[in-house]
Amino acid sequence: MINIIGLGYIGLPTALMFASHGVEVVGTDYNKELVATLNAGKTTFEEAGLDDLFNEAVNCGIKFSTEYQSTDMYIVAVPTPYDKESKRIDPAYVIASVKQVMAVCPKGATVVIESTVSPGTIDRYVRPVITENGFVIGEDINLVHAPERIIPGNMVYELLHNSRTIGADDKAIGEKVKELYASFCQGEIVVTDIRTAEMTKVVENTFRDINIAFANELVKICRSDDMDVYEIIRIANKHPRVNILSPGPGVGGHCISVDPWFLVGDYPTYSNLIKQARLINDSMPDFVLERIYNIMKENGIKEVSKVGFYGLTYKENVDDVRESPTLQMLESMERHLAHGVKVYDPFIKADMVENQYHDFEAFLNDVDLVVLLVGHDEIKENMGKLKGKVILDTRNICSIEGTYRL
Ligand code: SAJ
Repeated sequence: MINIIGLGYIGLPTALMFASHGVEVVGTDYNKELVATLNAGKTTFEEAGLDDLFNEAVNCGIKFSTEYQSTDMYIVAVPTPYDKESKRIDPAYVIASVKQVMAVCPKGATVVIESTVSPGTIDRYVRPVITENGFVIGEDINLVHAPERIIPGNMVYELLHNSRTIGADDKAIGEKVKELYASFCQGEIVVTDIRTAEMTKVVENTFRDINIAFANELVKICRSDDMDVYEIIRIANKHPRVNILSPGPGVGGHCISVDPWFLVGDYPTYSNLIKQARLINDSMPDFVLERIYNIMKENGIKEVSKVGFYGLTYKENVDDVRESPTLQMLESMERHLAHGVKVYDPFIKADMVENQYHDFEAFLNDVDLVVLLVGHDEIKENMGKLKGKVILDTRNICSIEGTYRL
């Protein structure tokens, strides 16, 4: 039996995937409400294919509990927030989980850390917890790092098909854990050591952050000299070795906007490019606000209350708002005492911000300038309804004539 600790965005789909492929699973989370919801037969966030996978896993006998189980295999998938000041990882949840595992596990158990951690975290924080509990790593407890790679919005598909990395002290244990993941994972599973696995994960997200930053810097260059950045990227990408990503209002989510800071925090002397990329992406919400200000002036729109933000989530077709560029824009406006902007997002059902609408038509009726911040399918299917509005499209999804872009 595997005890999966942490039933959030990564732990839950992973637990369901194992269970629906015949592995006995108990999912543990300290959040009583969350466990009660799952036990009542409901999932806790929206994700394509998650409900079907959940039903399958329940039929296969998955169990959810607030208690840690005594077993020989643990997968820890708890959050690893970062300290906004020091830019360093906060390993508190991982440490607390491993401590609780140590309190119930038998000798010979394997502990797999799935949570994203900065390089060296396992050496610095996880190993001491195990040894302080009187266990010898490699003899009594096997330690493994198996970072996830799935993208919100396409998690179920990517869990099945992506390649994975398993970092282990002991190759044989690495192979054993590889076998376990191979129960559902059809991609290549590479076995390496723990530090390499830690670093690889952070490097992957840093790579994407830097590439998005390049696209965002191009936006600024082109805007300053009246060039069409989208046409330039489109043509440049026809070169067989060029693949420029899409500019946007900023980089949100709990991964790409966070992980590169681990490298900046730990290696400040060497991480100049990585830091600049972070700063460029973090500057985008303010860049969009400046664009809005200019477009308002050009169109004689005097009141912020006549401006509507479409999209609160950090990207399209997910209900996750962590580090979302829209929230960053709202915070920035708040600091500048600019109140009254209207907000709508079909994925956010609860009241989260001021002047939030839950009805698209009502939202449209009340605004003159619509700022498209997230490219949900919903807006793509209803684009025609924006006709007659002044539009600022930060995602290059609207083909209505006269639409402003970044
Ligand atoms: N974005 C752009 N332009 C682009 C692509 C993305 O502005 O061309 C923005 C998005 O709108 C969003 C942010 O970047 O605000 C991040 O979105 P994303 O879709 O690129 O990535 P995440 O954060 O949802 O998931 C990433 C993935 N990492 C990589 O693609 C290297 C995923 O595979 C990881 O599992 C995940 O981070 C994670 O958990 O680490």
